[in-house]
Amino acid sequence: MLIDTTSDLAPKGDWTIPQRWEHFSAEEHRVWDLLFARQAQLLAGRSVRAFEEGLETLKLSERGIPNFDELNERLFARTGWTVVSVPGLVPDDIFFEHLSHRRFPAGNFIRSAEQLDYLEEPDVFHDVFGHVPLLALPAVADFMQALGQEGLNALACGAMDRLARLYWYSVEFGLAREDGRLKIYGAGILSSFGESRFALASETPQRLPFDMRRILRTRYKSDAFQQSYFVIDSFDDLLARMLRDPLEPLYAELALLPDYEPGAAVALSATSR
Ligand code: HBI
Ligand code: FE
Repeated sequence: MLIDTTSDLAPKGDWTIPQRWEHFSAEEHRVWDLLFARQAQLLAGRSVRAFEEGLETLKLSERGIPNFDELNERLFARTGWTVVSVPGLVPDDIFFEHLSHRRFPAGNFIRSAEQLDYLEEPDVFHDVFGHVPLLALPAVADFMQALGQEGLNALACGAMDRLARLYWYSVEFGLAREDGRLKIYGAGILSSFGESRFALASETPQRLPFDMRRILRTRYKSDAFQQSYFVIDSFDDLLARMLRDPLEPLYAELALLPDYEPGAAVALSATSR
C-alpha cells in the first residue's frame, strides 16, 4: 500500500490518522494473534530481556491488534512515548520529526494471512510488536528520541543516507551481547520469522562490534537477510555513544572515504570504534 507522497491526496501535516481500532476485522485480529504466537515462541531465549519485559509491561501479550488508546496510556506513563497511526511509509522529515517528539509512527494496517512472511512496508505488527516494547526502556526511549533529532540534522546537511544506516544496523537489525550470549533487539529481526533464526544461527553473516564509523560507511539491502550485524554491549552504551559523539563531523570525515558493501570484510585497523 505504497502512498505516492507527491500526490496531493497524501495526508497533510504530520500524516497521522485516527487508528479506528473498532474497524479492524476478526480476521485482521487473527493474523496479529498468529504472528504474535509464532514470534513469541521463536524469540524465547533469542530476544533481549528488555523486549520480553516491554511485552509484559505494555500488555502486548493480550489478544488482537492493540488499541493505541490503551497501549499509549501504559507506554506514556513509562517513558513519555506514544504510538501514532499513519497510512504507511511517511516522508523522512515527517518520520524523524515524530521520533524527535517521542511519537512512534505505526502503519494502520496488517498483512494478510496469505502474506505472513512478505512485507512491502512496515505494518502494525512490524511497528508495534517489533519496535514498541523496547520504547518502554528509558535508555532506548532516549536513544530513539536522539535518533529523531539526528535524523532531522542529517536531512538538513544532506546525510540522510548515512543516518539511515545507523537506524538500519541498530533499531532495525541490531544485536546485543547479554550475559555473554548474542541476543536480538532490532525490530526488523524481532518481527521476522526467518531472520529471527538466521541472525543468531547462520554461519554466513559477520557479527561485528558496534562501530559508528563502520556502520555509517556500510551499505544495506532492504530485501535480503543481513550480511553484517553490529553487536552492542548494552543499551546504556548505545545511548552514551549517541549522546557523546555528534554525527555531523563524522559525515564530513567519511565523505572522503569509500563506503563498504553490506558484507565487506575489513581489517579492524581500517575502522575505529
Ligand atoms: N515511515 N511509517 C514509516 N515507518 C518507517 O519505519 C519509516 C518511515 N519513513 C522513513 C523511514 N522509515 C526511513 O527513512 C528510516 O527507516 C531511516
Ligand atoms: Fe521498522
